[in-house]
Amino acid sequence: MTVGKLRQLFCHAQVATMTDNSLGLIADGAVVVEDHIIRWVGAMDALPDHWQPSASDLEVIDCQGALLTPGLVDCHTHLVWGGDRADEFQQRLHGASYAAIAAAGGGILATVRATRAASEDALFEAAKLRVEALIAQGVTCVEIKSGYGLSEADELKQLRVARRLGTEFPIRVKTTLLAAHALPPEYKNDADGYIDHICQVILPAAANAQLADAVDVFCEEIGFTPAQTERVFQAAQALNLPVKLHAEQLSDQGGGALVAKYQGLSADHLEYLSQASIDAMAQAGTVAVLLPGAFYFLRETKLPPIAQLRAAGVPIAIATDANPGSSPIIHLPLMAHMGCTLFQLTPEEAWLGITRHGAQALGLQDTGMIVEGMRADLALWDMQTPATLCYEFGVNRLIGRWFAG
Ligand code: DI6
Ligand code: FE
Repeated sequence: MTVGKLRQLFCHAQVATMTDNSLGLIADGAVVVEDHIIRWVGAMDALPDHWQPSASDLEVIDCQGALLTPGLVDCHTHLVWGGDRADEFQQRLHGASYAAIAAAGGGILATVRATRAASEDALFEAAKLRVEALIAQGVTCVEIKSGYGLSEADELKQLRVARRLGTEFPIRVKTTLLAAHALPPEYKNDADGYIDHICQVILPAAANAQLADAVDVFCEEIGFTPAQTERVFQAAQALNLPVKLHAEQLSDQGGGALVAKYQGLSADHLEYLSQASIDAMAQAGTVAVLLPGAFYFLRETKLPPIAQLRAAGVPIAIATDANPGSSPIIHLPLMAHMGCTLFQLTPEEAWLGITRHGAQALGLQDTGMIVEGMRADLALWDMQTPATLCYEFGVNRLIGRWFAG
């Protein structure tokens, strides 16, 4: 027996490796894990002798035909926030629009007030419930944005809570600084002044404290202009931080092309994305992150240009956008379901969207696929076929989850 080595054999699984831009299915497959890393993947009848189930130092997990996939990746969330906006939901159902509520000082700014007022522990406790829900759904990696602090102290507070979630729970957290989410009251009518403050103060502070893995901007008529976005991108680039963008959610700002110009990891939302932006994203390898929860919750009617993204070969990811205003939905498998029902993605595309392409949208090359050398982030499902996750909703068929083995 090899002392200190953790060796696991997953046998008789239907393995979805997510390789070759398909599900990469192995009907009767095996996966060997050693020291948290995937060491071997293949068909049961090709399993090398020294990893046969009889080997003495192996923990054997007989999957009995169940579906083994990479752990899920939720690559776009705003999971840490204070308060809730159920009152605005009611106002909207009485006829007020999302934009009108925002203009009256509600919307994102309502959550900013509640987030600033909340202690770090209170934010942690509220976010904990959401993280636990994702874990129960098979998620092993989640991105968490700031953007409800909008001051140096409060943005860093949100990011510290995000980091703490990653140390206290068996889930990997990638953080994104989204200080350019809305204009804080301190800079009312001075968007350029706030962008200066982000570039000169908030971004360097977050980078210095190693609290940001990436930088994001809300580029929109009700957010920041492309020119302001570009200033934030330049500041991020100077600090060696990758960028992503809330782009083309409500109008076409050329955001897809802009983020591609900075070799951005992803452009997210994209209902109003142009062909020029699609071409630029294809060139740069920028992932298209679709957020069907926000589309559904805001009753958006314009569909993202799926056929054009597909034709251009842009990798498509799907995420929850979990946030209190436009997508209070903490459920990644539901997003795969809605990706198919609302956006007419295929189940294969939806699965790639919540695994391989989600990881790519975070710049991660060691998770999201079942491939030798990658981390053993795995999920086991009581499903005959992968399409079941996209087709059915309401039953949790997760029967096992391994976070790095
Ligand atoms: N787009 C969104 O859908 C969220 N942020 C963004 O830039 C909405 C955030 C909120 O309403 O609290
Ligand atoms: Fe978002």
